[in-house]
Amino acid sequence: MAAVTADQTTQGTAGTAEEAEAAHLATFDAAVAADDRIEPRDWMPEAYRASLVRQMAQHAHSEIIGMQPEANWISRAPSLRRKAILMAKVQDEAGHGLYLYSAAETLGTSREELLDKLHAGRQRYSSIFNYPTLTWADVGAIGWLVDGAAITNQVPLCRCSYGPYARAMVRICKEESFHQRQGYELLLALSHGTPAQHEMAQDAVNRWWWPSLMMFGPPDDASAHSAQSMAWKIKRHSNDELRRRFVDICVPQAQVLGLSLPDPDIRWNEKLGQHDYGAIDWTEFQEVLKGNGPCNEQRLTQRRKAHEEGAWVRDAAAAYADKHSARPGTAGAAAQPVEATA
Ligand code: BYC
Repeated sequence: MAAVTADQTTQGTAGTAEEAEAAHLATFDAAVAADDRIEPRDWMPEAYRASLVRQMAQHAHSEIIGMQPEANWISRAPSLRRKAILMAKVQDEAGHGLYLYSAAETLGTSREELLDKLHAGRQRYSSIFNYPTLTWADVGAIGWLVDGAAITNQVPLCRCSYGPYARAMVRICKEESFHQRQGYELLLALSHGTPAQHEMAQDAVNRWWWPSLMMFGPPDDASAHSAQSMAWKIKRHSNDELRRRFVDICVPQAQVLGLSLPDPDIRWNEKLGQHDYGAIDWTEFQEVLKGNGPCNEQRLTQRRKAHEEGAWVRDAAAAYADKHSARPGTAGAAAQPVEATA
């Protein structure tokens, strides 16, 4: 973006602080209108920065907490091939979390601070990860539906106005596509397996369908942030638009899978050229957001425990980084030859 950088904001030549602020805002607004990217050192409204931190933190936390329901099945995967695939997928989710925490750091917030807020229950993660994975078929349903919903929501984020978030999303979406395909292929195998396997696949889809629709957030008329986020081009589509797009994608895929979607009200709307679908239980969604979902407590307890148990890894990594960042002329420099010859 050919905008005013944060450094330049202190170098105004004339005018009041208000005039300078107005000029910066005009430059920012023009950049957003022109579909330019806002970069970390560009001036930005504090509310834009705060909203990005809010969304990116929630997104990063979702990736990290999202490892839990699937990791639950790594040790019980039915074959070596399935186990290897699932391990790779869960590792990818950790990587997504790291890209997103790094992207959030460019806004002046640290990963540590965001994790502290997650652990204190002061920042959210996606409602979807508060549901249990009861059978192996749930791994397939998560891949097909949860990753499918994630892709539908996240592909437009590759065009987000904030550069580091948009660029992180490109790689994340590529990996999510692989995740979605593995879930679909897993469910296809189960659906065309024994009657018991087919039933297990159908049961998983029945349980994950509605929570997947809730991933897109509250309906548009109850979405507090959508209008501003869309004006800033952080979000490119409304929650309901993306939800409907997801239903359109899933209906033909369910037919190929030989599984039904647990909603008798899904039908083609000729006028809209899209599917209509039944009423979502928004009370359930609100309860999950309040912390009353089936697994909220378990997920946060496990996350805090993993963080505490990982303290020694962070300490060791920090000590290693300190040792290697020592430059000639600094106190740590003497350690370098020792390390090189050891
Ligand atoms: N769960 O005004 P709204 C993944 C909150 S991870 C919990 O519409 P916005 C994956 C919302 O934060 C999937 N909370 O908000 C990982 C707000 O509360 P606050 C995560 C939700 O931001 C591993 C309030 O409700 N994806 O893909 O305009 C394995 C009002 O909502 C939810 C992302 O995070 C929810 N479902 O729109 C597999 C994508 N929905 O903040 C897969 C990035 C809403 O005022 N995020 N809330 O306290 C977004 O696109 C948007 O933030 C949302 C919400 C569409 C989620």
